[in-house]
Amino acid sequence: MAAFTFVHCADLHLDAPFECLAGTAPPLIREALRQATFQALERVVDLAAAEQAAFLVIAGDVYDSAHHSLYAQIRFKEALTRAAAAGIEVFVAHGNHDPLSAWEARLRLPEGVHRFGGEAVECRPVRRRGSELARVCGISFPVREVRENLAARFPRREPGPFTVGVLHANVGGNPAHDNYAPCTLADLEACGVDYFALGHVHAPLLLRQEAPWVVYSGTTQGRSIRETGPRGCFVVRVEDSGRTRPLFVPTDAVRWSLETVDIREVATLDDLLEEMQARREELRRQAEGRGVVWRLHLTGRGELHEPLSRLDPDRDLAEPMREGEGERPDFVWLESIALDTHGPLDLEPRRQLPDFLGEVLRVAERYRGEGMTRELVEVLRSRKEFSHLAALVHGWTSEDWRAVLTAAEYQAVDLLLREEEP
Ligand SMILES: [Mn+2]
Repeated sequence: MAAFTFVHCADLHLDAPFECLAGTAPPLIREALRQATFQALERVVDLAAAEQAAFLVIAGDVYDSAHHSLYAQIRFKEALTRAAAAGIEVFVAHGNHDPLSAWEARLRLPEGVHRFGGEAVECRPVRRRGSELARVCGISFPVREVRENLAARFPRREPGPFTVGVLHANVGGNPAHDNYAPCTLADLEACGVDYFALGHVHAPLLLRQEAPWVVYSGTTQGRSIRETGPRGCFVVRVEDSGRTRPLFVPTDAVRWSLETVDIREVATLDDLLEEMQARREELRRQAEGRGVVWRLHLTGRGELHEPLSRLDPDRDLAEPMREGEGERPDFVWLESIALDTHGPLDLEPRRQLPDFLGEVLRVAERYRGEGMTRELVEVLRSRKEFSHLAALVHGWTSEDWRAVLTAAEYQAVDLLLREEEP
């Protein structure tokens, strides 16, 4: 067979609203967010063209909602037209956010774009110079709520070219996502498909890294603080031997990030502001020219809790971090600060109390003795499920152990006293 490349993306959620920032961010940042989902799609098409991909598959949720805007449909058509002009065939399987039943303007799509129907799995050949290079099989959601196992409808194995399956589905009952088109990994393994290009799970995820490959590409652009880190698509290289190599490439135009700072390690407000500045610049460096929207989570116990509780975190801490960010394309915009700190706690009186926390702290205290540390290591070594931990703690000094015990004590205090403190 001839070697070729294809691109797999999903969950474009074109025109997603980014409501959380409405009204608060400067115009340049609001506009960057408004354009972000479209820009991500353009990057997918640019990438497919640069890689001379034979085809592009889109595994559902092209649009964000059933009432997809005409603007989103026009921008989608423009992107597909550019792909067609570059000689790239496009295959689209729709998902729960953009089922076939949703409203559409029925814009005429360019030749070379194929949308899968919702009745049955269709298989289409991709030809190059008269011979079949690959086969792409897929099915769309006819309506939003598909509870049926669509994987069962894919063809079984038969002799033929490299086959890509395009499907929007929840594999393995992932509880973080609606259980639409539920199926198992075994269901997919039973199909005559070499690479399942999946949509629905929003973070990139390789469920199976050999034939049949089972891959979620994730969103091309994160939509909120719940979708942090690089987002993009997979460029999949299929060698003439049939060997398959998917490579994740970020396409996001704006990146989301959640940063946590423990105030135990921060002595003064000056130190905190310095730390925030350092984080901001590190985020800028990692984003490689993109915009970033970040949230800061302040946690832990320390002296800083008292001054923090007396100030307005948005005006006093966030505002200085935002200075000048509204005017640069590589902005790092601090969206908000979540305060979850507590004052320092003297463990000794708590250790004496006849309650559950007191008992936990007394046990920890007993383990500070040398003999008990050895006993802990023995327990880790003797249990198979802890063998990786035993390897990790090999060579720890008694200081290392004491530091871990102290961290564990504070963690227990934080968890067990959470209800008691405001
Ligand atoms: Mn989605």
